[in-house]
Amino acid sequence: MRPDPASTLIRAFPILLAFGFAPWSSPAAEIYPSKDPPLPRLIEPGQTEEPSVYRARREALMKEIGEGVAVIFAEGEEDGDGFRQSPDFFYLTGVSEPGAVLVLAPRERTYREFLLLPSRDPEAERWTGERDPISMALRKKYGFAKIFRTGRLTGLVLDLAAHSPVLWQISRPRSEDEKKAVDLEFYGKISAKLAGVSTRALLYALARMRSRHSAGEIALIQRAVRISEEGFRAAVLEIRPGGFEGRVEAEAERVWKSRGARRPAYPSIVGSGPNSTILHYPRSERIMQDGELILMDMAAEFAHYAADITRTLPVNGKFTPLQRRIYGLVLQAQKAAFAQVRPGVYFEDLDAVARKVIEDAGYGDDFIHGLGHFVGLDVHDAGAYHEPLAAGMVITLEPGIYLPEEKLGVRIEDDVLVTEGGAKFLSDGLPREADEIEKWMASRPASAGQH
Ligand SMILES: [Mn+2]
Repeated sequence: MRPDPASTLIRAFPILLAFGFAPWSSPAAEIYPSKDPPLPRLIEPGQTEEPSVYRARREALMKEIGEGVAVIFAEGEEDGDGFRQSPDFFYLTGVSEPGAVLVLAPRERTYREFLLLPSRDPEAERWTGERDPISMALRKKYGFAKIFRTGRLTGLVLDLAAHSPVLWQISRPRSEDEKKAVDLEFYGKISAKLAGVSTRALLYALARMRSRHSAGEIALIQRAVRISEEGFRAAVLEIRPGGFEGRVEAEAERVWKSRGARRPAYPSIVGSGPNSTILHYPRSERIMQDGELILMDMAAEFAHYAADITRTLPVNGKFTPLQRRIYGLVLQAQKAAFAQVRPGVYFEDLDAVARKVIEDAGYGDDFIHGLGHFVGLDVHDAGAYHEPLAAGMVITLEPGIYLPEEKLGVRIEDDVLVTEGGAKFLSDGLPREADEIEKWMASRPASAGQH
């Protein structure tokens, strides 16, 4: 039976009011809490900020470098949701084109920054869409006075390095794959042609910049969080004994897209029963059973910025005593860590605080991952993890306990903004306490999950 739309609206009314939503005036922005910061102007297509935002970041990085040449390659990749630009490159340019290159040369007198784009390919463009010619319009769109084709890269860098012979490694090397660092490979080519050029590393300058978010970035992350929360509220209607994990995931992702998120921030993890103990369970293909937990680690990406949220709920709406005890411990660990978050605190100390709560209860070996990470353009974002936290950083706090023999895993993950005076939860729109979660599930319309 279909729920009667009028009665659904009446049931949802207190929730909607809490979020400042008036159903008689419904532009999308108004369903988000009025305390949320206003979004920066976004340029479509592509959801980028004004070119001046990226130019200021390049200026700041050039100040750190001071001399020589930095070459930053766009190392984006196609995944199931399309092309995702490498975050270092996007942060400095706002350019989402594959194969692009950024060259910075702070000592140059007139032109100190160059954007190089791959040559056009009319055959390929018939399949993937037309690309812009180099023109005044393109220079204006990207905010670069000099845009060249990538064929000129070696000649350009040879000239610039002859003026100021230092080549900077700016992007942190990726550990996951066997591939050589593309910047170092290129610098090797330059050094083979030009004697006396040195290669130096400045590995934390950009990571540090990226982790200290501007007001605009914080507003974008906050929106990614709000959209993700809405996804959870829709997904919860699909949780019931006999329900399908995949449907829970699909509902969340449908809502994200309808709210302007272009993609998930990471592959959604929706695992019930034994799957709740598999940290990155990828399949969402199981039928949920009565008496189990379901762990949902899923969040949207909005305007290139990630959210990262996990909730663990009882499939039938009521925690068993064991589930409630483990859930309470995990929540207590998260609260203990949150109470310590403020500028000047180290990540590893937060981890220790949360871990102590879980260890003291005898579950130390069952908290098998780190407490959290930076969030930004990447879900596991760049940052100097060995340095103290600073205002403007966004981190996750995500303690967990996993008991495979009990087929029971609990993780609670929230996004936390470090403020001047302490910290605040960005993901404060979803229930977290066990009692609140049971109430949340009990308050669903009787028709929830019946299709
Ligand atoms: Mn996470």
